[in-house]
Amino acid sequence: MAYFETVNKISYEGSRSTNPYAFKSYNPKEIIAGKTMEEHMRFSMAYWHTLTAGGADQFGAETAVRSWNNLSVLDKAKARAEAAFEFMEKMDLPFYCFHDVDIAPEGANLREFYKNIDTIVDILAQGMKTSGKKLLWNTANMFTNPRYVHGAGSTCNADVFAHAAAQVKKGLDVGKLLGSENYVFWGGREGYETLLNTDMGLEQDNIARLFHLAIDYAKEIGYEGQFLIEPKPKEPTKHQYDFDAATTIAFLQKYNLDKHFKLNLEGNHATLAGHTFEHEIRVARINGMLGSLDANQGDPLLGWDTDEFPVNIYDATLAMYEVLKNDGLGKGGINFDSKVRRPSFEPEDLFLGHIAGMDTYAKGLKVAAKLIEDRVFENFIDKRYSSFTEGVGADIVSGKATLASLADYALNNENPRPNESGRQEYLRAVLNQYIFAE
Ligand code: XLS
Ligand code: NI
Ligand code: NI
Repeated sequence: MAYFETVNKISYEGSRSTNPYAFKSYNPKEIIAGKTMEEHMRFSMAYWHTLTAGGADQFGAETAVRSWNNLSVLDKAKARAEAAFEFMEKMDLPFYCFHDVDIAPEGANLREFYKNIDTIVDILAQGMKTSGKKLLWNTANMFTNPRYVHGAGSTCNADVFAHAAAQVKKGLDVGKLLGSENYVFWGGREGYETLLNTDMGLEQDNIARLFHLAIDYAKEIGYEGQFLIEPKPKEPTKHQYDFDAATTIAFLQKYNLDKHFKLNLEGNHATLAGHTFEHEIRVARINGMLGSLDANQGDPLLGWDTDEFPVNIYDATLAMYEVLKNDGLGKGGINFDSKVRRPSFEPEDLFLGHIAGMDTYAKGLKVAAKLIEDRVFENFIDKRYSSFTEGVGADIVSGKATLASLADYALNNENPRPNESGRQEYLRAVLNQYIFAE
């Protein structure tokens, strides 16, 4: 059965096309910097936004018009699982991602939840086999159900911790079965509202314990996916423990988890943390921790996680610049953790949103590849730091210099002043020039 009857397969028509249902920049087989665009991007559909969500917000009910709306709970889940493959096929998305609750109803208890998951996973496994689509990552939703009101790994209640562990165990079993390339932890409720009732030390120790249990179990069953943590500074709790990339890396190092984890970074989470997306990706990259990306963007006029489809070419260019400098995303990919706006309630909007995001990132890739090929920023930066390649600078870098030798040197070299401008405005203009030209 067709769930998206009004839309045909989206293909590349080039930058002059006026067909809304065509790619203008994303040309999957085109080679950029030695790889096809498809290989660079590893685009992925977020099951929750595309299939499960109905457009409800704090002030209003669901608006989305979907062909499965009138089905019973389990039939709806089955329909969505089938629709997933039609959508990925038509949209030319090679990967998808889901939380356990996105694909299957929780039922009356954990046993029923496991059973429902098994039913849907059968359909997904079949769909993956016939379509060749792959699971970029899966995760457990340990934040929506009221039992997680005080957290999952960070809960004050050991029974709830055990329940979270049971969800993670099932998630890894499913990941192994479907061959997910990554397993993600986003700490939905892993944070706190007030220190007056919170044992922060125990909460963080326990989150780390949950991660270690997951690593042990993955080893036991032979699950080979990469573990990822997705930082976010706020929402739903006031103080989220995985605030940003730097905070998360420090946490992973403290608990000897850094060899087992990388980061899944999200555009809107970066800006909520007061950073740019490229800042977060750079922090992960220089620490060897860049795992995967959740591509979306926030609205500067709204202070929350609006998860909009990414259309900002500057952000996409600088994000893809980092990805290229990282030599790709490895097992990761670019997942559209993006949702259509509530008033965009027609099924066609799901396609139009993905086209906008995929084209923006594809264009960003092309511009970034050209910038790197021409060594635009590299040459500038090399020159800017060249004082560290000779004389006293080389001694600092090599470790030969001591505080005393540097003091001696400084005494004979009064009033040092960097003699070159940072040229920010010029560099921004050059970036514009490359965006306009490519
Ligand atoms: C929420 C997060 C979530 C994760 C997966 O803000 O982005 O969707 O990607 O749990
Ligand atoms: Ni996300
Ligand atoms: Ni988010």
